[in-house]
Amino acid sequence: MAEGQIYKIHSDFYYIDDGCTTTVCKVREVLKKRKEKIYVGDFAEYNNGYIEEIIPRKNYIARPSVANIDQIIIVSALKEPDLNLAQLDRYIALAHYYNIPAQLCFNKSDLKWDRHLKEKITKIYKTLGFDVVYTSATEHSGIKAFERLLKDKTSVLCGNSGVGKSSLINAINPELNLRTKAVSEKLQRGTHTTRHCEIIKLNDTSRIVDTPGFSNVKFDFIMPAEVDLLFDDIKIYSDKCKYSNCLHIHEDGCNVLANLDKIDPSRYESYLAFVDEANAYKELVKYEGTKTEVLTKKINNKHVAKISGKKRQNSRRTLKQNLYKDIEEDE
Ligand SMILES: Nc1nc2c(ncn2[C@@H]2O[C@H](COP(=O)(O)OP(=O)(O)O)[C@@H](O)[C@H]2O)c(=O)[nH]1
Ligand SMILES: [Mg+2]
Ligand SMILES: [Zn+2]
Repeated sequence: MAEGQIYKIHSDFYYIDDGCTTTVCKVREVLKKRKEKIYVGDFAEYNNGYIEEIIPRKNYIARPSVANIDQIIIVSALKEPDLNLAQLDRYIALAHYYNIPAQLCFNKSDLKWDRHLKEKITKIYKTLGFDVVYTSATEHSGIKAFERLLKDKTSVLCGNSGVGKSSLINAINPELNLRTKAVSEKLQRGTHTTRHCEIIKLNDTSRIVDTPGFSNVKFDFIMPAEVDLLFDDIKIYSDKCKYSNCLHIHEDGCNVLANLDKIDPSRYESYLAFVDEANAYKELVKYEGTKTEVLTKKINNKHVAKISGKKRQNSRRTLKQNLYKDIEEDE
């Protein structure tokens, strides 16, 4: 039995790399029947052109579906489109949710951008412990630092479409020649084709996953009181709040509010926005709870006051699967 990593999936064909050679496989019927999703990045055991088993994955992200990654590189543009810190916080929180380390890349440094942003980035994001690189894919500046960030790892590039993800990969290795598109072209609807992600070998040890841009990742899959877990700079104060379910908005004895001067306003704003989104989820769970009650009443003819833990789990899982429902799959 051979073992290797799936680096591309195209319809029923799975492209596997065992470190020396690549093989194309299909999936054994017994494995298909288990209905477990197979991700790009999964390690597989295969024999005679058939995948027999998937080795348990250390992590994964949904849409773009990819498993066993070492880090997420969040790419933002300093200009064209303008830097959007709220969007950056969204990606950071998402990486946190998946428990995958994140690093930050600010691209298009060749354009005329507001230099005060650099101070702000250092103050907020370097303090949070992120590695930060400034690049220009077109002028080839900062590309060496960007490459160092990727060294010996499998990285997923994420960031809105048009920030320069594909251009950055091309800057490192022009032979890859990934398709890039002007921002204005991208905004035109109707030209979307679904593109699946693929693990690309940058060199012997670094691998990268280019993704189509995505946007509108809403936090409507966690409870409002869990949002602070995704903000390290808020969480350090929340342990000392009077109430364990404190949302740090106007509660009595809130230690976050007592230390609000130490939290950057833009970060707190992002936090509030995600709590708002999570509230929509809380409402939905309540609603699903009511539905269960009615159903149970009808079947068993007795009243069940509380939503069962299992039902709660189920609805949560469904929501997590819908995580990127607004994904913008262009290119
Ligand atoms: N001025 C400037 N333009 C860039 C830079 N990187 C990418 N672009 C342009 O931005 C547009 C989007 O780039 P692309 O790599 O397709 O972005 P992606 O959607 O994130 O993959 C293209 O027109 C690129 O030429 C950069 O560093 N500076
Ligand atoms: Mg691209
Ligand atoms: Zn609080």
